[in-house]
Amino acid sequence: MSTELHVIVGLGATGLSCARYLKNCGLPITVMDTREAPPYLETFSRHCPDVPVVLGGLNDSLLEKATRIILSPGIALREPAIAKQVKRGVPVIGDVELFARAVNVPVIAITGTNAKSTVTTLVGNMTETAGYHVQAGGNLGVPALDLLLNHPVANLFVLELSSFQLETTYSLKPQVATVLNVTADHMDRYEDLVHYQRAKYRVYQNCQIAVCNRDDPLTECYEKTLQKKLYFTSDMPGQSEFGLLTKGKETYLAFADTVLLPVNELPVRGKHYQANALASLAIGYGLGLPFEPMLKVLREFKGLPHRCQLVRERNGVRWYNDSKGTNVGATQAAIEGLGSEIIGKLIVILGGVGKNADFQSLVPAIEKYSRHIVLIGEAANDIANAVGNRVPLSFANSMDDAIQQAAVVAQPDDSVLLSPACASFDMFNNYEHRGRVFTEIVEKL
Ligand code: UMA
Repeated sequence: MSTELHVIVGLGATGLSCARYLKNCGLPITVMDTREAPPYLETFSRHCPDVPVVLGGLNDSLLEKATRIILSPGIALREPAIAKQVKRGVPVIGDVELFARAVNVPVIAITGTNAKSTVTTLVGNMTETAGYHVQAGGNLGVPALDLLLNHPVANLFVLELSSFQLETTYSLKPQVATVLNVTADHMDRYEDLVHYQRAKYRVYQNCQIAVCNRDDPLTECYEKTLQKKLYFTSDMPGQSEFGLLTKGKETYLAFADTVLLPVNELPVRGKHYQANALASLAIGYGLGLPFEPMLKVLREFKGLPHRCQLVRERNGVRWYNDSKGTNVGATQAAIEGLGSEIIGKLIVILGGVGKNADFQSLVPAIEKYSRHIVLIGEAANDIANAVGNRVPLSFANSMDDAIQQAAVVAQPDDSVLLSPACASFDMFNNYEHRGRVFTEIVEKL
C-alpha cells in the first residue's frame, strides 16, 4: 500500500480541481480548510465522497503525515502551520506546479498586477484564430488543472497566473512569459513591493521568450537562459519593439517602424488598453503568429465585463463599470486612460476593502481628471485623507446612494467611473457582484 499522502490545503476552486486531478491519478489525498464551511464543500462531497475532509483549522498532526502539501493560492507559505512543514522539508506546491509537471504542450504564462485577464483573453482569441486548439484560464476562470483534465487534445495553454500561484510554482517552462506591470497590490500579504515583485518574477524562470514592458522597469527579465526578449511600450517603439506611432493626425499600433492598426479601430478606448493590445501582439509574435489573425481579434474584441465597460449614456453622461479595478494601479490606469480621452471630467466612485494600500499615488490622476469623487466602504476615510481638499468629495453608504450622488454632480460630456481601487468584500460577494449591482442601478436611472 502507498505510504504517500497528499494533503490539499484549501477547499476553493483550486482545492477542488487539485482533488479531482490527484484522485484521477489514483493518489491518496486528504483535504483541509481553515473555514468551517468552505465554499466548494458541497460540490467536493459530490465529486469525491470518499476523500477525508478536515475543517475549521489546519491540523498539525495531519500535516506532519503529509508527503506533499498542495497549497491553495489564498493561503500564504508563511502561514505558521505551513511554514512549519516547509522547515521540516515537506514539499509544498500549488496547482500550477502540478499542471507544469503534467503538461506536454507549449504554455504561455501571463502575470502582472493589472490587465492580465484582458491580455490572457486576447492571446487566447489570437491563437485560436490562428488555428491552435487553445485553452485559456488559470487565475482567470477555469483552474489550470481543470483545463488539462477536460481538454486532452489542446495543443496550447494560455495561463493567467497570480503572484499567489507563482509562489508555489517551480518547474513551469513557458514558451512565452510576461510580467505586464507591477504596482502595489496585496500589501496585506507581502512585506513590501520587492517581495511582491519577486513572486511575479518567478514566471520568467525557465521561459524561452520573455515579453517585458519597456515603461516599467519592474517587469524586466534577467534570465540568462532566455532565447529572446521582446518589449512593448506606450511610447514610440524602438527596433524590435511594439509601441505607438503617430503619423499625421492618426496614432497606430506599430512594430518598430511598421504601422499595424490605427488605434481608432480598437473598439475599446483608453491608452491602458492600447498597451494591452501591444503586449498581446508581442506575445503572439513571440509565439510565431502572423499579424493578420491577431489584428482581426483586436478589431473585434469589445473588452471584458467589469473592465472599463460602458454601461450606458444618459443626458450626455457616460457610465463606466470598472469594478475589476481592485487596486490602486488598476484604478490609476482607468482614470488616466479614460480621463485623457473624454471632453468633460470624471466622477469616480472609489472605496471598499483597502488591503493596506497607499492611496496617495492615486491623487495626481484624481486631481487631474476628476470633477468629484464619491467614497464608499471601509477605506472611504483613508481615501478622503489621502485626497484632502484637492478634489470635491462626498461619502455614500451604499452603491445606490453613490450612484445618485454621482448623477447629481455629473455634467454633460462627463463620465461616471466605478473603479474602486479596493476589494469588494465589505459590501459585496466579489468584484463581479459589485459590478452587477452598479450596472443594474445605472440601467434603471
Ligand atoms: N481561505 C481560507 N482558508 C483556507 C483556504 C482559503 O480562509 O483554508 C480563504 C483565502 O484566504 C481566500 C479565499 O479563501 O480569501 C479563497 O482562497 P482559495 O485559495 O481557496 O481560492 P480559490 O477559490 O482556489 O480561487 C483561486 C484564486 N483566488 C485567490 O488566489 C485568492 C482565484 O483568483 C482563481 O480564479 C482560482 O484560484 C482558480 O485559479 C481570484 C483572485 O481574487 C479571481 N485572485 C487574486 C487576484 O487576481 O488579485 C490573486
